[in-house]
Amino acid sequence: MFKYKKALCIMLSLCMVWMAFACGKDKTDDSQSKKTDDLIVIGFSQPGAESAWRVALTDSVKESFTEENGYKLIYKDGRSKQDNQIKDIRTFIQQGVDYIILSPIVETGWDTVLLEAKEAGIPVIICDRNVVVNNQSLYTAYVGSNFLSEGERAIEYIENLYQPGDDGVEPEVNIVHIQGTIDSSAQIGRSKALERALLEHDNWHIIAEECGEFTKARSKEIMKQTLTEVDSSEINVLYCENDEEAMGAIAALNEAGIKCGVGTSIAVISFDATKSALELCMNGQINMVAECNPIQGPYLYDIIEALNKGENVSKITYIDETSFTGDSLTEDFIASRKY
Ligand code: GYE
Repeated sequence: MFKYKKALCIMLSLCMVWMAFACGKDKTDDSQSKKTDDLIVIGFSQPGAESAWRVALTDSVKESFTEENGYKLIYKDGRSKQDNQIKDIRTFIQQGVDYIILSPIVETGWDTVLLEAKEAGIPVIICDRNVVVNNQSLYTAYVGSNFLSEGERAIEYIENLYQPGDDGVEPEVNIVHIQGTIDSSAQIGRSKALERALLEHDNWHIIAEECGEFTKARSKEIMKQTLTEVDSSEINVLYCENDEEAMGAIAALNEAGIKCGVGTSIAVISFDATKSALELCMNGQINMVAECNPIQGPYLYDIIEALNKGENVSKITYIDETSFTGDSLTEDFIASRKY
């Protein structure tokens, strides 16, 4: 009898423990689903993952919009196609997200889908590259770089490097131009600075020009091909529209046994200032890098927080950027950078 009572007691206690656990669990589930319902949902459409720069932008946006901060971020990679980005935006609209952040692969072709977002009442923030639309009210704000200024900083470097001689004669400057994705804002601004400089300097000539798609692999192919068409001793400037392209072209030159950079006859210009390119700049293989800052998450966060409070936001925010040459760089400085 005593044994029977003891067994019953144990079973009852086990039951109570189980019930307490089950109730507790229900409570947590409840509060968790409530918490998820309270999150502000953002759809983030990126054109691809073609460069270290873009990966840094993706990370920055993901770090800024966390669940702890009250956000749920849905990230989509457009795999280098505008059509995919348009589909991704339509999916965000169907999902009823609260905001859309769009980093557009090219500037044009967004009017229809942005109108759909507007009609659904979803504010769109453009980041990194910009859009050109018929009606400015199709997006709420733009955060990104002034690509023309970046290009102008690069041009200033080339102008200082190739000054007229004591006799006043301007040296001939032959340029290999590896462009970024055609029709993207980054390509348009950086190419425009060079095109304007060509109009001002009769002694500057483009001897090869190709689109490297902002990738190392494509740019390496282009440089290899260029070396079969042009004698390397004729090249004075290699103007690459991002770091990946500079690294690809330098690899092709190195494989062909050709030196480039500071103190050689080929000056290398790059854009972005990612860690690997800054290393090459410090070691002299790249002469000058115009910085393009991908840490845009905090800027986007401030804009969306202001919109949440019903505040007005600036239509355009340009991020502060600088440029680097080898003498301004140290290992410690490069290590301290986020990208
Ligand atoms: O320079 C490049 C990237 O749009 C500014 O795109 C961006 C450019 C950046 O892939 O590395």
